[in-house]
Amino acid sequence: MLTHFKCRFGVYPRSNVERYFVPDDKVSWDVEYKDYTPQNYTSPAIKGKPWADPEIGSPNFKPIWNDDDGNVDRKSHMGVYKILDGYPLNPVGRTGIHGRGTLGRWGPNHAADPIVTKWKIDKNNKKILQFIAIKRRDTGEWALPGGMVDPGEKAATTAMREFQEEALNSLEAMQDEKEAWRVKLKDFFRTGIEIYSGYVDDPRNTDNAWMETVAYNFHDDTGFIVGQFNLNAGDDAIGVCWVDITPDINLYASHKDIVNSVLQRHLESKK
Ligand code: RP5
Repeated sequence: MLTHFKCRFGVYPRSNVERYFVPDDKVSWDVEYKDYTPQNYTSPAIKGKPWADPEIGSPNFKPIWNDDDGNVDRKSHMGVYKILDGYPLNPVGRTGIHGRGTLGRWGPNHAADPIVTKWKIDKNNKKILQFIAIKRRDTGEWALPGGMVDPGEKAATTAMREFQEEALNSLEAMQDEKEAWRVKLKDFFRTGIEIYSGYVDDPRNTDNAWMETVAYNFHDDTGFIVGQFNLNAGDDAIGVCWVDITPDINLYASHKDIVNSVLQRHLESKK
């Protein structure tokens, strides 16, 4: 059964709020945990932000759970989530914290992640799959260059947009440079394969708000397309580089699992 670790222990990111201890056997909401009294925390930094929901119970906030709510997608890739006392419940289980933390939406917060890959030939002539990783400004961890799906946006579009913002610094690029990328990347981005859609074990998750993603693999088999680009970190990224996919890589949230499924897919297709 799916469980979570990175959103279950320690102090909530960018706060001093300690998560309530949730042992492995008490993660599931189906298991009684009489003493469970987590703190309620919603970061003051998100209040009033255009991308953030109002508080539950606010007079004009009538969310439509488990469905499209205007152009906000409140459906989960995990199936129908429960609502308890008006609050959506994390489909994986307890996280040791109530509220929304730093996440904008109650319930699922939808993201998309690009896994851009190419082969490297090592000194023993062995092929090693590499992917483009960014270093996150918030935690300093290496991660996929993904981001939040804007209201009404398709996840595949988000994945391509975020790749250009975080790995090529498109937000600060000149118009002619962006046009050159557009021409080079147009066909490449059409080759995207959906690898995963579902829950992310993100350190920002709470009992009532959590991250979900759709991850796409864009593979540059010859290394002559993205393999030739100058990578340049932008937006929320403070570093970017090609990283070998090896068993010991350590990545943000559950990105390692996503990257490993890409590796398995490529290894199987070589057989
Ligand atoms: C992760 O957070 C997702 O997999 C995605 O990579 C990322 C989106 O959040 P921001 O990078 O926009 O903070 O859960």
